[in-house]
Amino acid sequence: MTQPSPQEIAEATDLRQQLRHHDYRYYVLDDPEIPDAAYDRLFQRLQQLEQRYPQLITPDSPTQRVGGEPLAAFRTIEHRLPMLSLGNLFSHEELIEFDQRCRRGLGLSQDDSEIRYCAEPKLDGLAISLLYLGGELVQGATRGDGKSGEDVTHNVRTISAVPLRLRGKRLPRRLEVRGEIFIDRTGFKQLNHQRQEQGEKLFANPRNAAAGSLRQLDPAITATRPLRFYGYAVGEVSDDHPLPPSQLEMLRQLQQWGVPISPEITQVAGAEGCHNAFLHLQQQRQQLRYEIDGVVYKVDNLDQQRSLGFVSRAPRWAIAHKFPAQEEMTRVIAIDIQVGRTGTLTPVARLEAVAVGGVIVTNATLHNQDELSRKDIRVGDMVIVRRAGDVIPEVVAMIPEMRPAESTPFLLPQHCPVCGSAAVRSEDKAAVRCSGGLYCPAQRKEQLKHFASRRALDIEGMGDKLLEQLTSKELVRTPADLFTLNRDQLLTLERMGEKSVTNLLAALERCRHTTLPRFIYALGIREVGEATALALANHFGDLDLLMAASAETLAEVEDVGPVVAASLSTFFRQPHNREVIAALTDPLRGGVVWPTIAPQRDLQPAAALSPFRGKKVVLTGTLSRLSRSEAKERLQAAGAKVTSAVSAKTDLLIAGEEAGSKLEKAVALGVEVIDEERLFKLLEEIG
Ligand code: 5U1
Repeated sequence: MTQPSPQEIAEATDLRQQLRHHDYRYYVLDDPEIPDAAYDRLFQRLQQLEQRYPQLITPDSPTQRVGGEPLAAFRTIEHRLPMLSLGNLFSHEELIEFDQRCRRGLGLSQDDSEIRYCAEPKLDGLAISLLYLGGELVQGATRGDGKSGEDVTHNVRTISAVPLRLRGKRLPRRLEVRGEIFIDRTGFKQLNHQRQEQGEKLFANPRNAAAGSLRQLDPAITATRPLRFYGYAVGEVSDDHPLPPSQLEMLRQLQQWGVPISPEITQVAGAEGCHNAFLHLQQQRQQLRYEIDGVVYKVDNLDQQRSLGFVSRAPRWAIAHKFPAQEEMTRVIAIDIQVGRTGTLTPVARLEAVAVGGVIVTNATLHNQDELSRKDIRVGDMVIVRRAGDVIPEVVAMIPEMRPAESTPFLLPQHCPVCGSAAVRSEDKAAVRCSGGLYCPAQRKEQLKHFASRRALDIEGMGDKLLEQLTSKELVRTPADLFTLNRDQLLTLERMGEKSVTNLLAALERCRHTTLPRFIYALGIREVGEATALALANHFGDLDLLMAASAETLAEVEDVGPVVAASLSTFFRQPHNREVIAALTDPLRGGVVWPTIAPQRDLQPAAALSPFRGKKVVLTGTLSRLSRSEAKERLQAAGAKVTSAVSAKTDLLIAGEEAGSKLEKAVALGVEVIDEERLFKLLEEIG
């Protein structure tokens, strides 16, 4: 065996230390120092050295996360201290009772001060015990029944966030770290995306994905899964290194040893403090990078924890305050088809009413035929329904064991259920569409809703209920008909008194004065959102020119690809659509007008040379000379693309007073930053 030189031995040791340091920065401090590519280079160099000189390999080397053959079965491991589970509570009253129980248990009187608690997010993953001997990871075990679990050492070693060796010199001889293995939101999305591409079954939620990934007999599979780890407790610990006296300080100690802990942990006082932490985390929940299902309150003082002890398998000093469930079980009563503005047929499950996360759910989207077939949802099935934040509830999965005997797969109809036109599926899309266009009353109604909506013509008071009445009574068929409505007609409608009619007529009058981008957007052309409408208006400056443009000419517009160009040219070729536009713009009928725009093709030389042309610009902070929307409009007129988030693709940040995180991010990314004064000057120069 060739022997490494002293320099190579030193280099391998140094590389291992560097990699451990960067793991710590990334997983524990959440503050990486170097880009991923630089980390990969260090890793590859160490791998190279270890391949050339296998005698340099140490068991705790960062390269040794995957190793060994797949197992035939998991070994059972007895937990020397039982792994407790947590009791739950669901209301403020129960929280007060918990606090009272702790106070009684500690012999505290009314006059004694509040108990200090540690409030921790309750991660939706699976509990794990990690055993470190002399600072080296020697064992990982699942919770199992609390007394014994499965030996998943080979698998936990593959999780980069789990330190193979603890940091620091003064380490306990024996330390059992307990915590949660989980998959964060991004990891979950990527994992399911990958599985979809490979035709594999999708995971219903991050918890199942984490559990399924950890319980693999082949660690090489676990290694490909984006598992993370946060520590939240200490199990057995040798007495050679006394731990700090509080839960929070103990967690900080773990963190110093290189164990990641959740950044959202706080120390609070009494039941009220716990309640506030609960409300805060509940509100933050959707923004957290991982899913949580509640908050864990723990008496912070470890002596007090010991004195309270536990009953059966749950500690008296800790409890989980669960958020109202976001997933519930219910039955599918029917599957209906909804027809959208552009004719897309969406299957919607009508459900037996069920409270999900505090809201009664009776409908949930099934997305499209592919999703529906993949999940094989049928009428009569018991299903799991999920609500997340403001997102439309969705059917996650059916429960096979509860399927009624005589059910049949659901197939989308071949004809539109509203107008009977053929339903067609374009080759490259999952969506099936009604081919009836504006002949279809459902599409017409949705189209009208879009036309009147805030970002389109913004007709105040023209809500869904009113449009339902107007279309069902056939008072309105096209957007142009809205402008011919008179007082008498409107007074015949439900909930339309004199005052509302006057207001609505005034709103119709106001919105006749619009802008060309709004008008184009309001037409509801498939694939044409606000940004495209703006690009088209700026490019052509004139509706007639836009309508006359060929698909090739349209594709010359920035941000307009062949699909959008084809959709535009199909739309403008339809005689029906041309008639509606003519009626809308006819001074004697619709009377819709907008200020003229100088087309960008004919820009003044100064404007053509605008420093903002084609630049991705973000506005942040408070501007004093211009309103945010004025600044946005002037920037757009000068050819900029104004976006809301700063990323590596941003060209310029305009920072007003009290600019905060966006400014910091821009500086970190090296994005050019200018202040309002400079912006104003540049806009003035363009004229
Ligand atoms: N954050 C957190 N989750 N969790 C789960 N802390 C926590 N503590 C637990 C469990 C089962 O048990 C303690 C009794 C250690």
